[in-house]
Amino acid sequence: MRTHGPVLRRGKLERLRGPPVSLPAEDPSGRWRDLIPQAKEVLRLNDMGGWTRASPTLYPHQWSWDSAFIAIGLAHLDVRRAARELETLFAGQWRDGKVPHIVFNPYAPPGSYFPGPDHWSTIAEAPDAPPRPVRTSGLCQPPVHAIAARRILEISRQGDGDEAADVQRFLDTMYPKLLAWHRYLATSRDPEESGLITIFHPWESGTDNSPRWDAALDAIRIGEVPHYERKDLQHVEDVSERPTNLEYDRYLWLVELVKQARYDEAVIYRTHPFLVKDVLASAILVAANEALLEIADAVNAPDCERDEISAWIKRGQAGLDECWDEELGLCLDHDLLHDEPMRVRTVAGFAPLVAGNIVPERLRSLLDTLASRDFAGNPGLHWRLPPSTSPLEPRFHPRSYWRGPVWPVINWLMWWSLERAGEHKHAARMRGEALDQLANGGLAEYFEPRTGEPLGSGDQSWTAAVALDWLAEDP
Ligand code: 2M8
Repeated sequence: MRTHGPVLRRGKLERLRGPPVSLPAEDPSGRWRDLIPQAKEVLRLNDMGGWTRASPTLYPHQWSWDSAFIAIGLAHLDVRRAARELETLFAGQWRDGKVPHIVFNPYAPPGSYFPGPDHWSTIAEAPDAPPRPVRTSGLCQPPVHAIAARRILEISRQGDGDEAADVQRFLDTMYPKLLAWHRYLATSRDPEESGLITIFHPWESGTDNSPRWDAALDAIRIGEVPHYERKDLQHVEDVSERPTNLEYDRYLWLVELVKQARYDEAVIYRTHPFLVKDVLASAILVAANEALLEIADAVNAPDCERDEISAWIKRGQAGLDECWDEELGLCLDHDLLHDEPMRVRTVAGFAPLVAGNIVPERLRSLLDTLASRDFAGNPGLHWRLPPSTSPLEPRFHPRSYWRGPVWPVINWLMWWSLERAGEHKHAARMRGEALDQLANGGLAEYFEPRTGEPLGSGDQSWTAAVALDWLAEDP
């Protein structure tokens, strides 16, 4: 069963080990070294004893893809605790395989986050939701989890035999859960067998108010949304850092519709006004399936399951190929209801790089786009890091959340993808600039791209986790 600690209780991370996260061999600015104790402190502060809240006040619960990135960072400190992070999240897995985007902290003060568990009322409404005491949201987020589980495996191989045995046991129980999660995405979220994941809500993309979704959202007529009070605005200095009230009305209306469908995805698929193929989530699924294949080897999974996973990888690659836009040099999301590509330049367009096994010509194109004025080569930037939305987009906003700010967790995804593509020089440059940004501005949620000002929540767990991964000396 899930082991939540009281929200203010210190978790079990006091005992963080020193090595293997130690001083980086190269530290050109001489300032990266300070990031290691800072990052450990953020993960300790947010450790709830078996799981990690996304941030101290703005996000007091366990978020799905945050937890996967957090597990990657934790793996350098304590592989067992990293494994536990995924186990507690998967205690919220639905019977159909879905991993919900939030598993709620039962000890968080009531009303500390909106929409909370009562608003979702998944236990009353959704036959597939897990029973009490676990309470979850009814949507999901990008599937980074198998990538995290493989990282735990890799790091455990450097440790002692006991650790490796514990991680083997963890993988034996986690593998079928990961397989069910990926199967859910490959079927319920892709009945067309396109290789691309359909999302029902911008929250499912993790890039909530990105202009990626504007056209599809502009087309929706909002019905009656029960009165609600936003909590998020209490935790930022400037409200322009968060989505607008109109965006929140749209988000809440889409939640209302999903609830009216009683979370039945066949009904949602027939009736919902927001059905979009998300290329970034789809690319993450391809990369996560590659990781799952390695985990399948580690647990001696049957051949038929390996074949199934390999088929998902092939189908995912083919789906992403269909979404390539030659002129923009990016991959585009696809609006299913209007059957058209969503032509906006955002970091999601680098999806083929994230998916991996990219053909040289497409890699070249994406590297050119990355280095261009559209992204990291824009002369107005403080650091040469890709803004979440291109500064050349009319709806670019430098302070507003996913409409322009630079996100460390996306920098990590890009760096990791460049490494896998063999682009070590580009990867090293991105890591260096990203670490300089953090050394300068702290472990914030996101950054103003033109000034480097930290924005959103401070002490953001996934930012701390990716910093640790960047600074670790093990694989
Ligand atoms: C943000 O999303 C939540 C809703 O899920 C919010 O704004 O309240 C996004 O950045 C999302 O990607 C992230 O997982 C979450 C927690 O860090 O915050």
